[in-house]
Amino acid sequence: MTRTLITGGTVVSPSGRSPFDVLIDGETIAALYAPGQVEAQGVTADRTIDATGKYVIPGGIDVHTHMELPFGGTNASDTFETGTTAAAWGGVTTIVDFAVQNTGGNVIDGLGAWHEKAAGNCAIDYAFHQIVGGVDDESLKAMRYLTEHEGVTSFKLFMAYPGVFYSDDGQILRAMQTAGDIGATIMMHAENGIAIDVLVQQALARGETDPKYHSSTRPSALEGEATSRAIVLAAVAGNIPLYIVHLSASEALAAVAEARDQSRNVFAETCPQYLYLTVEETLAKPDFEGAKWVCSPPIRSAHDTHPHHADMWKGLRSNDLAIVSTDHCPFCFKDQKELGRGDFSKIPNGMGSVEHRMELLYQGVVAGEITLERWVETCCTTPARMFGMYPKKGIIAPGADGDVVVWDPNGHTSIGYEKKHHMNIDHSSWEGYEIDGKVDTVISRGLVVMEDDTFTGRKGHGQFVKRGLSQYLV
Ligand code: DUC
Ligand code: ZN
Ligand code: ZN
Repeated sequence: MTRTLITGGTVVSPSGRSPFDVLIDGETIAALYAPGQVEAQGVTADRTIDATGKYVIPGGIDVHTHMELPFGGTNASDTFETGTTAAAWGGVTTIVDFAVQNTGGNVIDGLGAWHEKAAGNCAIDYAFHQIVGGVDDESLKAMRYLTEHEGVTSFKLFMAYPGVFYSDDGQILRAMQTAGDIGATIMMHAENGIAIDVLVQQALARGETDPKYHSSTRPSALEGEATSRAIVLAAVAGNIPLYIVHLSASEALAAVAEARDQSRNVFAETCPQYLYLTVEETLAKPDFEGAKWVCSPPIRSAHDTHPHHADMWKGLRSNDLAIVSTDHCPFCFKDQKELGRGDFSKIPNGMGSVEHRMELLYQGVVAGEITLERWVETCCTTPARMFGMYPKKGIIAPGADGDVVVWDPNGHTSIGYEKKHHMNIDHSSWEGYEIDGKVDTVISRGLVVMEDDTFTGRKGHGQFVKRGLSQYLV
């Protein structure tokens, strides 16, 4: 068993920062030592990592990824191997991916298929949520089974994508009632897909086929409406835990904030694309290039009546947005995004960010949008608590898994396809982003998986994490 000592760094948690040396014994954090105590106590280790002048933070947890997702007539281009390796490069030591039950399929078979894709292939630890694409007696029974026996305790439903993953309000209510019985969390893709489909057909009929129309046909009001409706349904089901995924719109955030002001078990995440990117800089690019940024909910316009970006940062500060995830769902431009040339509705939805979430959010610290502690809370600690993995994950404390990132605030990261880019996509959605900080060293359950700008981990090191219920309920 390797003993690794991280010396001289500043350990950061949601509640503050302090100088500590951190000892990892085998796969587990064994002790934290105040300055001088390592020497005083004669603590020894097999290897020492000098973190002087650097931050020592819990490994990042991205609770929203879609490796190998079949979607839009193709498959998300990162496998569990390539996606978790890229995640490690970005200071992420755990992902929570979405197993899929397609409409008409079987939930338990869907979960089994996801285990087959991931087992033996991951460079870092992984867990699963379950997409329920067809709410019926059988899938409701399966929700109970997964929660009680499989460590899968959160279920994603869709108010969007009619004919694919969509659930109607009655189905949603039934799934929420089941979640209430078993203590599970309902994760909601909250966009009014029925109304969106009408707008999409009308736009195409007008000859509006370019990628930018993906955004105008999914207006923020329809995200706000669906979010409000989901919140009402969750109340009717008995204040069940409701988690709004990839929230992008001011109207949706206002609905979440109102529910939270009433002490409801309503939570939400946002993603870097909704904090930084605008239609004008992305989807509106000429020659179909905008297709690279087609994801749902869509990137919002800088000229919208609502200041979405500013509101998202505010939501992160106020905790109405508890988590930053990525919705990592990469598709190459060539042969994948190109499926939608001449019809934006056929562009596979999704973009790749799993490698850059920690970096992009750290830039929010540099810019004064969030504190260093809040960075750790939204990217590492709350993800673990929200999804039943704490204190094994999400904290640097004795007994926790040895998932640690050494972050260099004096380093620099240039993001771009020819620069830092390890995801299996033929372009970077974050081309040209410059970050005032750098992932220095990444440790996953005691194994150094990235150091000196080199991946030192291995496929198969990552283990499945059986999760408990949310530890974040009021
Ligand atoms: N949104 C995306 O952009 N891709 C996959 C699924 C989703 O909800
Ligand atoms: Zn979604
Ligand atoms: Zn998603």
